[in-house]
Amino acid sequence: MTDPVMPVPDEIRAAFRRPPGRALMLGHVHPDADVLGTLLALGAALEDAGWLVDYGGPHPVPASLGFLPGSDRYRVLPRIDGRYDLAVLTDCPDPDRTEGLIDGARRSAAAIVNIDHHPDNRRYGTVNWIDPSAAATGELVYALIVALGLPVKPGMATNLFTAIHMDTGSFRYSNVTPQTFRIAAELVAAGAPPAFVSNQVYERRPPEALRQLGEVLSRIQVSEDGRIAWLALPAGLVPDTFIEAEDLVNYPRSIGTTKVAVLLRERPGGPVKVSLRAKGEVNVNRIAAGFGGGGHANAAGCVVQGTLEEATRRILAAVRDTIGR
Ligand SMILES: [Mn+2]
Repeated sequence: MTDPVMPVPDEIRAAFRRPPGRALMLGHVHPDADVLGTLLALGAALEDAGWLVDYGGPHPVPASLGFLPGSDRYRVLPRIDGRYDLAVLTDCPDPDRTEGLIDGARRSAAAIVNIDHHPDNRRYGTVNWIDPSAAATGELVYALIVALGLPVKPGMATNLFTAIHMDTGSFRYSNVTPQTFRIAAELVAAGAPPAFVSNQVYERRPPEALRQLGEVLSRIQVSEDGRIAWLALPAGLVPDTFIEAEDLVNYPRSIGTTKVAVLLRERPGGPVKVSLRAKGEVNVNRIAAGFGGGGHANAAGCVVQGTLEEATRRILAAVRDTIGR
């Protein structure tokens, strides 16, 4: 490796530059490729350096990400047992997203390391590295592994490449920078297989998924001025596994006039889950924050109490209010 891709804060490096101990790689609710890929890659690098590493969080690895190397090591943790020298959280802006596991981590681990690219990260770690200029936490963890002088092996490269691939919509979103491509290039050189990752992400649908997709897409609505496109999904319309495997908010987003795309997902007995995506200058993070949620300027989410109709009305009003200004 020649020049470092980006500077890594000294205190983050220092947290790992110690005799190998025990580390817990702790994920958040409904883990996606950025959190899993970074935890699995960093954990594997630490194991190579002699650390004993456990991996887990409140929810399991979704079937769609079962191809990530080492994902079989990731456990659902009802609580945290044992002692750790470090607990590492990646891509997790809010410690409440661990469903309380952060409390056990604080009791069990001598230090909490918090690595993230969400601008609204709560800085809950003993050491925090928050860099919103990174398209994915995968960029940061790659720089960290390199800075620690640990080899990036093919499995780690696949995990980190997938993390970046997913958080950038396959290198299509406005968060993509020259650094994103530099790191992606280094990951491919280190053994990440782009065609394999694309195949795993896009080309593993069961046959019924296309019929379900047709059912879902026919429900997309567009505002009169064309700037807002939304999809409201009633509970039970299609299986959860289908929704989790599809990035459904991308379909209203794909309409040419869309400035803000919204996916509203009703869940039986629970609040309505809302995903917001912006194209261009609208900051959907602010809209989500108005409902107690968060995320990035171009991609954010929140939950809204009430029926699907009420939630749709309230969210669309908030979006109109923001776009109008
Ligand atoms: Mn991320």
